[in-house]
Amino acid sequence: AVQVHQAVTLIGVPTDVGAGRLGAAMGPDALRVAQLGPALAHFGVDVQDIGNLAGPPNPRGARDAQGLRNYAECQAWNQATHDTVLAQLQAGRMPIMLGGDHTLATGSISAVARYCRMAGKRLRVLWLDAHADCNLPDISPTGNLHGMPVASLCGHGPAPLAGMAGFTPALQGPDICQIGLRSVDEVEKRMIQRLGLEVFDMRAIDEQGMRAVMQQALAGLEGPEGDDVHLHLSFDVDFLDPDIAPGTGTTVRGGPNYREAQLCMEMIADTGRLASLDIVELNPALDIRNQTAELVVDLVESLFGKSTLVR
Ligand code: B3U
Ligand code: MN
Ligand code: MN
Repeated sequence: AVQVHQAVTLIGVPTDVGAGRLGAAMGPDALRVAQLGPALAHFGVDVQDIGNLAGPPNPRGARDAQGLRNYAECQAWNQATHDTVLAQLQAGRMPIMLGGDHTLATGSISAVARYCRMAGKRLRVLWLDAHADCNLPDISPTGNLHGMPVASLCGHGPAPLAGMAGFTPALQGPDICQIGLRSVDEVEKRMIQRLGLEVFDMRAIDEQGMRAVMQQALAGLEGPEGDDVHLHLSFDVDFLDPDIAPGTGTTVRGGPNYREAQLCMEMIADTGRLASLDIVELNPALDIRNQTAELVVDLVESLFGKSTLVR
């Protein structure tokens, strides 16, 4: 049965310091313009928008000695995200990050991991993305930290990020399931193996269909055996096909279409386990009349049971 989270907090994280191009910092406001809060309130959810977190501006730095761009700024944004997410979870509210580039997932998921350890919950992370985001500073082709959060969460990379949960690693590879991948760097492929990530790439979706992929990705979440699971969804907008979602910085063609994306969200909703959410890499400067933000709101409505029959 669908169980909707009763209390949600929207947290704006207006940062693009981890990305290669500017604009994701406007993502939170584009989601507000697209009426994300009112859309959720419509389902009877208690929605509180606490506005945007504060953090350093984008210095547009070159790669440092470690190979990272804007590292200090990324760390500051992640720490602010971590602290706010932890406070919201402890207050019994479901945090929804309005990003912001995908670097912020290190902060949000570190907080979720810390909370789960205290609360005795098992953490399962679904990572919807065209990319694997498991680069390391020395192997990254760009030095952009938004290509590295999965590695940091699994304990690799600079200690302040890798240790943000208070223990390292915050996550084990098999706790993370990635869906929709279609642009993976050669060295990242080795990292996927090494970390033991569960991956359903576009080929898996093409061959098996979204339904079969999601059934495997969500196995064990429904029913009593899933009672102690905290499900976190990290939703990179570039997961979606660029035909329907042009408003993001690193589009890759051949992503899930509208109906596949809806089914994906509906099946997550059906588990009733969704307990925290990142919406990242929305870039209004690249969007057309806010259509990508509006699509994201539509999909998030499905995540909250919009189109699912009550059973
Ligand atoms: N793998 C490349 C490209 C990339 C990853 N995530 C995004 N782009 N958005 C990198 O820079 O790490
Ligand atoms: Mn990403
Ligand atoms: Mn991506």
